[in-house]
Amino acid sequence: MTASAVEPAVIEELAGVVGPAHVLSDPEVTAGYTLDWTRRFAGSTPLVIRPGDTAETAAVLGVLAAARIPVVPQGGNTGLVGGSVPLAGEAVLSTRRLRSCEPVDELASQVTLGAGVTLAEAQAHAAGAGLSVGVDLAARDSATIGGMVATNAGGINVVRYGSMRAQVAGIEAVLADGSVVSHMAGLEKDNTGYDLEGLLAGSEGTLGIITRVRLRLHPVLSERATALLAFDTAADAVVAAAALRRTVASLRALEAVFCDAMTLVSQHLGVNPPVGTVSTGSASDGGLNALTPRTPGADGGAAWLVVEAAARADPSDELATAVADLGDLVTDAAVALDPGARQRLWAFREHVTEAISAAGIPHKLDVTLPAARLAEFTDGVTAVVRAADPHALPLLFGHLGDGNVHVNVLGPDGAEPAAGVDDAVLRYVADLGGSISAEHGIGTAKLAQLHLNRSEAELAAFAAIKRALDPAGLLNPNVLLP
Ligand code: FAD
Ligand code: 2HG
Ligand code: ZN
Repeated sequence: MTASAVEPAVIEELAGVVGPAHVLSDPEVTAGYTLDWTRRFAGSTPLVIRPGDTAETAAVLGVLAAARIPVVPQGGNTGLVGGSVPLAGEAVLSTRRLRSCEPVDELASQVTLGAGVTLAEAQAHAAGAGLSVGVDLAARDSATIGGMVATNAGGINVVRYGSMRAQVAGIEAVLADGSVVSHMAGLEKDNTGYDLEGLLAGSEGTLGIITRVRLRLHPVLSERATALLAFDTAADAVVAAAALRRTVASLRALEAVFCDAMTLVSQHLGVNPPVGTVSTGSASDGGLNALTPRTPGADGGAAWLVVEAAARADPSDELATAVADLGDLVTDAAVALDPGARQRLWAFREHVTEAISAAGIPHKLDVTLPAARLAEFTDGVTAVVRAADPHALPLLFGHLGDGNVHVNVLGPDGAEPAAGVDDAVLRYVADLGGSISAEHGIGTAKLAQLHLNRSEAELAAFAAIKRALDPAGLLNPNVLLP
C-alpha cells in the first residue's frame, strides 16, 4: 500500500497519538519533505508525521504497521544519496521534534540526545561541559544526530576520532512493528550479545527509527593550527597526505580540493586561495563552462590540502616541521592560528558542496580507495567520466586522510550528466579495490551498484536481517537493499 491510500480512520488514529498539528497532509506544507538537498531526488507524500518522543514514535509505527503503510524516516534532510525522501508515495516520519538534550554525563564523557537534535546543537551542548563531538561536517546546522547515526556519517575529523558508529555508546530505536529496543547504559565494555547499535548505525532507516542516541564525547582541543598547502599535481598531494598522516601526531583533519573544484569554489566565494594558482578561469572571468577537466596523468592539475592539527598545547611547531619535511613536494603553504584566519582557509574546502549546488545538479559519487591506488584514481577518474559522457565535468575533493574522494559530476550548463557516468566511476572504484560509498550511504542513488562491493552471500545476509526486523518491508523500502 502507498500512503496515498491512507484511510481517514488511520489519519485520525495518528492524530490521536501525536496531536492533529503533527500529522501534515497539506501539499504546500509537505512539499518541503519531498525534495532532497541536491534537488536530484523528488517524490511525494500525502502524510508527514512528527512524533514528539520515543513512545509516540512507537505508537505511530504500530498504527502504520497495522495499516501496512510504508514510511521514510527523515531527520535534517541533508543526506546526499536520495534516502531521506519519499520516492514512491511513502509516509514520512520526521524526527525533528525529538529534541531532548540530557545533561552531559561528565564522569563518563557521554551525553544522551534526541535523534532530532542537530549536530550544531549537540556541539554547543557538549562544549558547555568542556567536551566535543567527534564527528563534524559542513551540514552541521541541519543534519541531525539520528540521521548521522543512520548514515554512519564521516566528515572532517575521521582521521582523529573515526566515523559516527565509533561515537555511539547507546541507541534507542523503534522497530517496524512498533517495539522499542533501548540499550543506553553506555558501558565501555558490554559483551552481552549482538551489537544492535553497530547494526543500526549505517542502516539508513531500513531497520528501525532511531529516537535517542548516547554519544561518546572527547576533550576539547583548543589549540589549533591550520595549513593550506598547494601542490602541482594531485599525485603529489596524495603522497604528501600519506606523509602527514604518519608524522603529525596532533592531526585532526586532512582534506583535499582538486583543480576544477578549487576554481569553482573560488568563483563562488569571490576570492582566490592565498597559495597555488587556480588552473582555469578566475573569480571574475569564470563561469562553469570555463572549466575544462584536466587530462589524466602528470597533467592531473593542481591540488590543495587543508591540514589541521589540534592539541592542548600549541601544535603549530609540529605542523610546521611536518610541512617543511615535505620539501619540494609542496609548492606553497599558508598557515593560520587564530579562528578567523583558520576559517578563511577552511572556506575553500567547506563551501565546495554549496558551490557545486549553486552551479547545477551533480551526481555525487562518494568513494574510498586503498592508499596504494589513490593517486592512480585521482589521475584516472577524469578519463573514466569523460569516456561515459564527453561533456561532463568531474569535480574532485574530499577527506584525503581517509582515502575518501568525493567525485561530483556536472553535465553542461549544470544539468545532470549522462546516467552511465555513475556506473563507470563506481566500477572503476571497485576494480581498484575501493568502496562505492565511503560515508554518504547507498540510499537509492547506488542501489544498482551495491553488488560491486558486496558478495551474493553478504547480500543474502543483509536481506535476512531486513526480513527478521521488518518482515513486511515497511521501513524505507526503496533504500540500501536491491
Ligand atoms: P537525513 O538526510 O534526513 O536522512 C539520511 C538517511 O538517514 C535517510 O536514509 C533517512 O531515512 C535516515 N534517517 C534519518 N534520521 C533517521 C533516524 N532518526 N532513524 C533512522 N533513520 C534515519 N556526510 C558525511 O558523511 N560527511 C560529510 O562531510 C558531509 N558533509 C555534508 C555537507 C553538506 C553541505 C551537506 C548538504 C551534506 C553533507 N553530508 C555529509 C551528508 C549528510 O549531512 C549526512 O548524511 C547526515 O548524516 C544526514 O543527516 P540528516 O539528519 O540530514 O539525515
Ligand atoms: C563533504 O565532505 C560532504 O563536503 C559532501 O561529504 C560531499 O558534496 C559532496 O559530494
Ligand atoms: Zn564528505
